[in-house]
Amino acid sequence: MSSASSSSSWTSFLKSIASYNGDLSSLTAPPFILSPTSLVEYSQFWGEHPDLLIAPNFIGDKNSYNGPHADEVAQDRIIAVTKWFISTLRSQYCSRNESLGSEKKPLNPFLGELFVGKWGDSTKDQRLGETILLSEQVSHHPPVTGYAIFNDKNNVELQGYNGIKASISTTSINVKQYGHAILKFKDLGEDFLVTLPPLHIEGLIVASPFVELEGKSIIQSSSGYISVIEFSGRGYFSGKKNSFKARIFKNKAASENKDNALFTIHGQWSGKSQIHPGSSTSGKNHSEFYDANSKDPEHLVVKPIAKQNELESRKAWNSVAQAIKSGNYDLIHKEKSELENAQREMRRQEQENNIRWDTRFFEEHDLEDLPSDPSEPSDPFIGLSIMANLSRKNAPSGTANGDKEDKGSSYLHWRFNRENWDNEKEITI
Ligand code: 0T9
Repeated sequence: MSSASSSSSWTSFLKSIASYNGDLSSLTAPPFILSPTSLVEYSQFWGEHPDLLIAPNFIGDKNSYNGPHADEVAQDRIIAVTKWFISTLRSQYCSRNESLGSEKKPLNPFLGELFVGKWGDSTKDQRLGETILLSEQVSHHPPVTGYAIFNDKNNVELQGYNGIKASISTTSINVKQYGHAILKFKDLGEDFLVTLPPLHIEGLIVASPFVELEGKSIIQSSSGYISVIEFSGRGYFSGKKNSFKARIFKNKAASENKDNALFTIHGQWSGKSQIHPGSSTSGKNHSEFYDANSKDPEHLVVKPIAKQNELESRKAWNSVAQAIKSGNYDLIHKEKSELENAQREMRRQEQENNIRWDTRFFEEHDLEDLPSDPSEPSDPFIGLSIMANLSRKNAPSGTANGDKEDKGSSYLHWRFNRENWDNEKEITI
């Protein structure tokens, strides 16, 4: 056991977890487990392989669906989107372990907190162009982050939102994700819905927490093709940490029987994976699918703090982040309280004046019903959730219609408003 795990601050932290009240941000963790990074920054992990994000756009064109190779094109695209999705996971779930030694407790973003930046084009022929990230804390209680990642040169847009609900068991924190992502290839006329997997945090007893994914993610294409990705950790079917098995099916109906898989991909999302044609992974006919260590993530370019707006994450949290880096508990507490009290005061004044904080780039849409006017552009989530038989309620991400989790009265989902960004005057990239 490490000295950290036997320290009194860690033992009292474990005890505070045991009396958990549903709000992870309220846990008082010892300084060494605090991250100087706000959760609003985590949206960037969707975009750290811009080439793989844009890749499907170079497979066929808008007319390919009517051509002789229609099936091939649609298949190649869902495989390419699956590869991009797998490539995001190392950044999403391992990057704190890699750069900070273990999973860390992120800063809890304040309402309206922003994180923006861009990825340049690292290709020789400059076919990618610039990719932009806008991330915004759209709710504080409960915490919800909205994000949009778009590439105008290729007319590709990823947008989504995230929230979590956590529960505590004897040795782990169990987390269900809420929200989803929608990936649009506007030139191709093809959209994809991506659901977010549940996860749990292990290693708490020994003070070196890490994330393990479980359950599944679904990628539903508007072409009908569906990719079902199952996650497992050490001790499950492969026995290795960060394992997955993805099956590509012609459509949702075909996915009811695993023997119908057109391709089966398996391996470790933090390492190597293989793709096999068909539903079996035993045949010799396979090739490498993805190697998470073959290419480093491309980091977002963020302007210096001196040039940032007050609402931008690194500027707003700067003194807290410095205090965390210094490991001085009293200073962390002082700087954090200052920010949080200022936020409380703002909320109090809003209430007094009967006004509401306006979110900047995102708005909530009620997606319970199909639009009554057929000429009204429908949200892609409606058609894609019907295709994949997924609930449109505010249920854990990927909940099927009729599932025991398919409950709740809200059908509200956060959506990017591109016009708001086009008219933006104060926030610059
Ligand atoms: C969306 C991601 C999410 C956010 C984080 C559970 C967690 C907050 C949410 C789901 C991203 O796209 C992907 C990655 C990691 C997730 C975090 C891991 C984590 O531990 C935290 C929670 C809030 C904690 O900090 C728990 C306490 C801490 C002591 C464990 C290190």
